[in-house]
Amino acid sequence: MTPVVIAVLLLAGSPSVTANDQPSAASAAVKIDNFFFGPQTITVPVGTTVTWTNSDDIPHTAVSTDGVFKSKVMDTDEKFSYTFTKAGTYPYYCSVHPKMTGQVVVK
Ligand SMILES: [Cu+2]
Repeated sequence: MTPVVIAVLLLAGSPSVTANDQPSAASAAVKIDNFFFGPQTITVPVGTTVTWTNSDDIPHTAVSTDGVFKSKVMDTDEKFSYTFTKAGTYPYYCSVHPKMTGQVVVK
């Protein structure tokens, strides 16, 4: 193989920049552990996707008090995500254990 051919092959194999490298929309995480949403109040900018992860040994949900979002029952390590597109305060609770509450403040 000539050096020219090798150089062309190397160029062809170089990684190209794709849309996947663009910064994604904002995200935030709430962890469910030991019957608590943590952080209990999370403040995020409009457009943020909040992901709840159940790190507890028992099933939980995240259900908006105002009916804005509703997760299915999350078993251990399962997740639920919701993207907040409007500013406001979004209280929520666990429908399995209604004393578990939290809120998302979107600014
Ligand atoms: Cu629960």
